Amino acid sequence: MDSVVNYSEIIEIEELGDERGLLTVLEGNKSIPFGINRIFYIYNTITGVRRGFHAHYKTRQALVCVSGNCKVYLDNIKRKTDVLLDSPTKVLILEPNDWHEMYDFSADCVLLVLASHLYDAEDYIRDYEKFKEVYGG
Ligand code: T46
Repeated sequence: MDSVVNYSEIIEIEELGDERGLLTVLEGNKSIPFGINRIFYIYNTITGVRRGFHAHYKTRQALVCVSGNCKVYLDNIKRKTDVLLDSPTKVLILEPNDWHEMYDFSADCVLLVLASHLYDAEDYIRDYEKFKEVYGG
């Protein structure tokens, strides 16, 4: 695991626009503070569904609702908080040490996720007791 501990945060990305409409750019190792190796998106989520319920060992992610909105519950043991993603320019930089749950998806929500690593089931901590053991200090 990296010795540097980063903290999840919301960043605002500049909106580029002209008479044709709007355009927003996300760049690895630039506006997004890590190299991007994987992209996925979550959509058509059933009303009332809560997803996530895990932390990671190493994967850093950037979450942005490119359409609609959803909320994300974050718990890094020292603080527990809820953030609202409701704009294509509002990006949650989600660090591996945050247990996270996504919920309250609007019907039109498309949650885009950029990840620092390729998919690896072994990188997930899905047991909360294990999470506390790993990140509890
Ligand atoms: C995260 C939050 C924000 C793959 O095969 N490859 C992938 O790259 C991903 C992301 C998922 N999957 C498979 C694994 C499961 O069988 O797709 C299925 C659903 O994934 P999961 O239950 O992990 O989905 P969420 O919404 O709970 O979590 C996802 C990401 O997995 C996770 O890294 O932090 O979105």
